[in-house]
Amino acid sequence: MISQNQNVIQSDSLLSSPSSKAIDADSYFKKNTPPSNLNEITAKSAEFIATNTKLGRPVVLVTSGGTTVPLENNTVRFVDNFSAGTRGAISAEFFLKSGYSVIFLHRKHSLQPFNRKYATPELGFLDFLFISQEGTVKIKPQYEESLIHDIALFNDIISQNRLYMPTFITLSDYLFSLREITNLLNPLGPNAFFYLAAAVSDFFIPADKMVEHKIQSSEGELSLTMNQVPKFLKPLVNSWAPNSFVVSFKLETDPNLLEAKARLSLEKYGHQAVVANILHTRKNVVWIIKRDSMDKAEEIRLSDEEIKNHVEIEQYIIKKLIKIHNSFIQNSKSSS
Ligand code: PAZ
Repeated sequence: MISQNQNVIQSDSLLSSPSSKAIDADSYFKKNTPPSNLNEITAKSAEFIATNTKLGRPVVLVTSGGTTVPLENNTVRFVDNFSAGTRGAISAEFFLKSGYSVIFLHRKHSLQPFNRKYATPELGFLDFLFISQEGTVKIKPQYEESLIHDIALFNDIISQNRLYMPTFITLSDYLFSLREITNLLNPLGPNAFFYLAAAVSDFFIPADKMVEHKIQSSEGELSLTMNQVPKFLKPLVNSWAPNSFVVSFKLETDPNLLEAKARLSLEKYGHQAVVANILHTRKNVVWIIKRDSMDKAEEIRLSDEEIKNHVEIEQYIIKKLIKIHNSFIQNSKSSS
């Protein structure tokens, strides 16, 4: 709501005690509106999962990019997140190269597997092309080899129906889609792999507490009070897909908090592993903490030489996690 002479958007459950009044996941879904294309995402995901499992391919859900939190129902302004989706897009490529089929649930307009290489801050799509003397469009010779390789690989993957790329913009788009896709992957049991790299908001304004129209600067200062987003990892791990392989990510800026918070997450939710990273070093070093050996954090760190040569850390993360996933599948088989 907005007060008379001051813009105050408040979702009142936070006014007294933030953590004690956080709503649960079910209430969240009751109170918020699903994205208009949820039925389409559900139908396409179901078809994708059925086709790929029939062919014996493992399926991974990769979530990528940041969620937005609207401040107005007719949204002009929203709270955003820094994530460009680099981790998710590169990881999806390595999953695909390792034989997995990928549902890539990503923030609209964030980076996409393979395509991400051809629209960087330094080089846009047109920088890769030139007009020949005959007046036709050609690829600049220095990019030809890698472009031909990527186009061939990408076309192959698409023609085999191994990549489906639904999008989200807001937190609630993301959560509704996540729940639907998770329910569809649940029957795959241990074969289903969840790689939750998206940067999901911890705070939001419920739809019924949002103002309808654009917040007016003429009304003065804007104060925001936001509700806590329920911890969705809990129902995901405990009831939406209780037998599947779930890896979450933990991002911090304070290195002193990171490991403890990653362990706490494993203890609280009981999933298989957390990939922990620090904002400013996330491209060069991560730590993998597994539930079955929580005391040890396994470091993956690029060498100076690798950093110089633009080696992508995701190839090591994916290799390691696929190994853990395979043991998880074996252990699940032998204990059933
Ligand atoms: O998208 P990006 O490559 O810039 O960043 C990746 C990341 C830091 C968002 C990801 O590695 C991550 O930690 N995701 C979870 C963030 C969180 O704790 O909510």
